Amino acid sequence: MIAIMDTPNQYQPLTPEELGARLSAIDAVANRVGRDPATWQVKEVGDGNLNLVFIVEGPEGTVIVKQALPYVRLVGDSWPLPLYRAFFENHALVRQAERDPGAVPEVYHFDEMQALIVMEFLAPHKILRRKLIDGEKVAGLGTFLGKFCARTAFRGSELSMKSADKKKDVGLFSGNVEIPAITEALVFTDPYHEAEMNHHTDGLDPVVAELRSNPELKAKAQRLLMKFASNTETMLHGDLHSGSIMSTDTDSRVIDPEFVQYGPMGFDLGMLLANFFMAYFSQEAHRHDAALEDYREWILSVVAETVKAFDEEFTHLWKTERTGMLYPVALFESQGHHSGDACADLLDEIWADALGFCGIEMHRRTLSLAHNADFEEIEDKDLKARLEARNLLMGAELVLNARTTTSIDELLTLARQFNKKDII
Ligand code: SR1
Ligand code: MG
Repeated sequence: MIAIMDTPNQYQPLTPEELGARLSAIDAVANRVGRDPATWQVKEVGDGNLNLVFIVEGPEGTVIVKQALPYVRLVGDSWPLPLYRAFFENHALVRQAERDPGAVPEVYHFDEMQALIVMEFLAPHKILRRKLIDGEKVAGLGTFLGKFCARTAFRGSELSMKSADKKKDVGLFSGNVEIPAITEALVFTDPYHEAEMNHHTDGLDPVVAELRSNPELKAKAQRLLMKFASNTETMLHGDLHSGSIMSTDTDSRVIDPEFVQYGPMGFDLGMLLANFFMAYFSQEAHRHDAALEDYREWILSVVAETVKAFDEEFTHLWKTERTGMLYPVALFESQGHHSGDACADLLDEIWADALGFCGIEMHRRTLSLAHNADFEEIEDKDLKARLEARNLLMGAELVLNARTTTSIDELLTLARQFNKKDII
């Protein structure tokens, strides 16, 4: 089924010099870029933790070529990582395109043996994390992201899918084992003990010690890990942070679903909110005065817009597309019973899970292996530690008390309160 598992030796990582010769015979590429590879400009632009990414430009147009490396790029070949993750990424992109048309880049070609995907070049889109650091606003961002999370959550679940199709898909994606293992360790467990690859900013020690000496916090994090690992509610993006979103000032797309797996509906939403909060808490280092306050409040407005769009879209799909075996119309509307309360209860559970996942993501990006540029680009280390401390303690509050923060207004108030705290 997964060819690359049986023939690893035929895989060759691409280089900018060889890419033209290797890909120009593929119609899906040549038709979009041009037939003659001598006219192509190839640039390797991958700056993520795992893969090679090339921009291939020619007289007819431009495409992106993404190729998996057999190891974690961030760490090196001491940490091998299976190439077959590209197979799952391709399947995820196909499903996301069906579930939220236009939300992800179009796939033009997939080569399983070479673990490479040729896809739409998004221009003039930039990685959202960069825009958030640079203080650029994106119109409609929260609505787009809330709808994306709701559509993929709902349409990838047995609220919508035929049970047999969904169970077959769970079986397919359960082959993507090493990638969830990264999340299980780096996101859910490593932040809460002295794991080998962890690092944190000098000055944060007292805050880190406080978190790691709290058994209740660790137990809540492990309960969320249990949900993440064992609950196959829907197909997740699996790594929905601001580096997995590309935007112009008016348009956004979601990229990079190689961490796809079946999991709890609140996971993607929670990861996403965490990345907005980290952008929020880090702003003080990136701008000043009126621009600072204005931009921070804009970030919070995106959080509110995301949650509102998620709830509205999920509720709309509940009313119009409930065709799966869960909460069937036959059990409710056909018998004259409203199912609105059932939908609201489910949304409450998703919200509580999302806040827990959000808190954990806020911890792991400052304590575990893979930190984010929002904080890492802060040169003044004392300031960095002060801002990260606010982020860490708000994260803890969310993990510990997810069920008591019931509204978006409460969540935003919490962020504003933690942002005023002098913790270290
Ligand atoms: C070893 S991979 C580290 C991180 O990079 C990816 O983008 C995921 O967020 C993962 O946790
Ligand atoms: Mg990624």
